[in-house]
Amino acid sequence: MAQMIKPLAFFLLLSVLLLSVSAFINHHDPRQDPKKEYSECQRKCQRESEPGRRQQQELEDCQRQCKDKYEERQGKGGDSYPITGGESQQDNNPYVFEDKHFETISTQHGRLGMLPKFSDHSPHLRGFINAFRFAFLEANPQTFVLPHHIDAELILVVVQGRGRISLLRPDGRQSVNLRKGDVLRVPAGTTVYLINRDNNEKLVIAKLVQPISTPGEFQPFFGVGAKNPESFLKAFSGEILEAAYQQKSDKILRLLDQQKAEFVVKASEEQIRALSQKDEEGGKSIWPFGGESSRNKINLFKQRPVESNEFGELREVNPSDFRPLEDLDVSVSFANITKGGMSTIFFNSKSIKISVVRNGEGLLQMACPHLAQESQQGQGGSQERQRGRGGSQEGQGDLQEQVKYEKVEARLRQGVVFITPPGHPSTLVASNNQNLEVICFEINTRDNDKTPLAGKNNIFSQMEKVAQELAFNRPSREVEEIVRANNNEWFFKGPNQQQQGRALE
Ligand SMILES: *[C@@H]1O[C@H](CO)[C@@H](O)[C@H](O)[C@H]1NC(C)=O
Ligand SMILES: [Cu+2]
Repeated sequence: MAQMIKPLAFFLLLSVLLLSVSAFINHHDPRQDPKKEYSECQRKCQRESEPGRRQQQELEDCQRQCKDKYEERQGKGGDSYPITGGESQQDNNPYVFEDKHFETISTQHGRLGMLPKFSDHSPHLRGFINAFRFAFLEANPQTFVLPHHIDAELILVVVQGRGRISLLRPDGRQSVNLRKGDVLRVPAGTTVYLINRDNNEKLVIAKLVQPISTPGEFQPFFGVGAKNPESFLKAFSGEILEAAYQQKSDKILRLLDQQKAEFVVKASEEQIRALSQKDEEGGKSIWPFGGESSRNKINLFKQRPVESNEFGELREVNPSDFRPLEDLDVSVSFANITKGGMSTIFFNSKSIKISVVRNGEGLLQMACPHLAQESQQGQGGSQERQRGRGGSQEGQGDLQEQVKYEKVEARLRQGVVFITPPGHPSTLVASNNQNLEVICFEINTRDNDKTPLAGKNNIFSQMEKVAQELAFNRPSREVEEIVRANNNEWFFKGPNQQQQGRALE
């Protein structure tokens, strides 16, 4: 019974949360002096709070949000991926990754950022997501990324920029132009090199990596020597190289020592032009499938939206749309939430999602039972625990253990990566200034359902009247009034806009 009441509690909680969200996003004027904005924000918190214990909590939350916002503005820095600068929002949030969490190799002309194994970051992420890693490649305008292969399967999504990638296999080369939104599969062990062929824009590629020899671990192999890394050929002895290439070994080694740059090198305009040709469709496909599905890229941004209204759009590339995703069982999706809009609260039935903010600012909220358990246990003698467990540590099957959900909250901006585990209800809210654009990799996508908890077709509205009454312990009419009020599907007006709307009335 206690479990059935939770949806209602969830709604109540939600309305409180939405109020605090709007406090956070409201009045964002980028031109205003951050200090002035901070004190204004604080005064606003004071004005809006009334005496009483609950309000005290809200006041504290509100003030903390002002402070966070101020610190973020103070530290705002360049436009690189993932965004650098800014005080970290939550050091102990196991689902959110910012710049500082990436292991980064920076060079003059580009950089590679990789997240550590997810299980290193959080004990709650030890499942199949741990077979994957997430990485960024960023190449400056008019550069060349040296040929290499890795012992991992790769799915690439071009986040921004224009490039061209070449895939080398024993049976030939395939070169493919890249533009933003392109999704590409690179089979393990394929040697690739690429160029950024734009004069101004960085080429940014998000990579989902599935290592194949050691779970969660992979290595790059560079055949061409550079300052860093050097060529793997240098691991072989001189006699072996001489015999293999039928040339003097010092000549070979001299060749391998010529490249003095690191893994991304500058290219001239002519070189870029010479390498920028049409897609080479003719050659042998690297895909063992025939027909349509042998195409080796697909554009995510050009897919027809699966959900769309004035508050946002969702586009998807599923394994059935693009066969190269099939064996990894991964979908790629793109949510473009209109400024001031939000996504419904929903959960994925099976898939675990790695999302990266492509553009814009906003907020993530998610309900997580794991963190709530942790903080209960962490507090040692918290009241719930003493009441629930009666002091016995080994109380197996103790029914009075209270199930709670902690609010996981993260401020989103360009380059932030976040994980949404299956079953966890979550929502995204776009700021009032800009659309929030999020690219997602969904792992374990077969037979996954996106289950809406609000808006049209939400699961509460599908219950029989009697079941509603039993579940909520209120007349069905009252339940229906709440769960059927919002007739939009998937994307809604956000908390901030709604408040503005009220103010206008
Ligand atoms: C997101 O939506 C906005 C507004 O419709 C549009 O201008 C923008 O190009 C979209 N982003 C992408 C990557 O399609
Ligand atoms: Cu959780």
